[in-house]
Amino acid sequence: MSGSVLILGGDGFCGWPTALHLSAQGYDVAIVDNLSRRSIDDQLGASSLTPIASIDERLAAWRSVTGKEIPFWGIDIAADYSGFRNVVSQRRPDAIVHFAEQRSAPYSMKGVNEKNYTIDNNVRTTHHTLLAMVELGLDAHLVHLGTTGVYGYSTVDMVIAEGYLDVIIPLEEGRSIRDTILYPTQPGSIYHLTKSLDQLLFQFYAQNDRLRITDLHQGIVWGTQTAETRRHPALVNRFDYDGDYGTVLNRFLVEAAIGYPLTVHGTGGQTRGFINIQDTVRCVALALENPPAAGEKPRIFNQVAETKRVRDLAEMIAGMTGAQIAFVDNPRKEAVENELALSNQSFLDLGLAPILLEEQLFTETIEIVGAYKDRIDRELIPAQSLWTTGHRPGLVKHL
Ligand code: NAD
Ligand code: USQ
Repeated sequence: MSGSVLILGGDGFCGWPTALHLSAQGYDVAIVDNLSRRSIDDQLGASSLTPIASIDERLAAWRSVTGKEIPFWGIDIAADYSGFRNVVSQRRPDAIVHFAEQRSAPYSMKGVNEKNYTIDNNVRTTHHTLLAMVELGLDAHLVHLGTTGVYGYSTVDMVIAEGYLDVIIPLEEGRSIRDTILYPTQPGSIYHLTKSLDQLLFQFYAQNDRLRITDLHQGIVWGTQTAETRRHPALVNRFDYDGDYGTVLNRFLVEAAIGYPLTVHGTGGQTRGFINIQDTVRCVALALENPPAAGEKPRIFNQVAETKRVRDLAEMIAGMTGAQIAFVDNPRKEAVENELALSNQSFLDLGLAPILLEEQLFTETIEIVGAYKDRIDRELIPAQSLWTTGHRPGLVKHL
């Protein structure tokens, strides 16, 4: 592959392995990241289960194993528009991959500061990216990481198509209006709300400025290592398990490893989409190879491998490890039970053969959780963030 790609948020969980994968594929890769994810860890007193190297050590390790240079700019894209625009102007990339948002739903619901921060940071990073492309007359392909959470989790008896809904509104005398609209959003957290707002920004800039945009509606990412991050210890990817940033599967694996009952929220009837990190990086590469044309609506792909119910996941891990399951009060406001069927036809058509949980979960448990078990901090496990403004005493407790 050739061409230059600017990765926004390239120090993060999805961005770092993607940067390495694209660099290994032959793209000329550069990263912009303000390292806010690392600062939030410090603020929360949390840290990745895997010991992650500094960004300088990471880039030096990549240089040592491949001879490839990945330039890095520590710029806050939300706060420093002109600094960011200068980088885009200097690089004039063929594509921009945008991961640079605050991505935790629980963190976004913690309080006034976190709600404000998440809205400001996420909407501004997206808008500044679009604005810089227009201001510089850059004909680059923007690939953004969105979420399947924008569809909401009401039980709909249909397969959710990729981003759009065909509607027919019957009028009088047999006439009707037909249109294709963005699938109505139903965000379940301030974080998910920012992804819904992103969609409108994309729709506007694609229509008004003919920007070429692909929005990847990604499910919950699990797994840690990719072929590239395995090449040197300093390249290891992050693995979050704390109550704010740990996603459900990572948390269950860590809990099982230390004999902590698996914290199923409510009945565990929530159904969600999942994808392995190795497929995240492949999907981004496939999206880059298949850009939309100027003037097209933003292209939306559902980036999921499969859907699973939370209690079924817990049972799967309990079966593998002998862990106990605890049904705890749900700190979130979400449907108690929901069905979820998502089309992922676009990526299947592009040749993706996704990794499924049954195939690799055991390897993940041994390779990562087993290897770093001594670094697990039990105090980080309880979910501290509530969706209600009132305090519900006794909810945050150690099991
Ligand atoms: P992450 O927090 O690990 O990475 C995001 C990176 O962006 C961090 O390195 C952070 O420092 C950087 N960043 C944030 N705001 C910035 C700013 N203003 N300027 C410069 N850099 C900034 O998150 P992730 O898990 O890698 O997620 C990446 C993207 O993928 C997010 O947009 C997220 O919404 C989306 N996504 C993630 C998952 C998942 O399960 N992890 C699932 C679906 C979608
Ligand atoms: N859950 C539990 N127990 C836990 C943690 C979570 O039962 O210990 C439940 C939650 O209540 C929820 C489900 O598991 O019903 C998923 O929670 P999660 O924290 O794994 O995922 P979520 O908050 O949805 O967010 C993650 C990423 C986010 C991404 C999203 C994709 O952090 O960036 O956008 O997955 S999606 O789910 O499609 O919205």
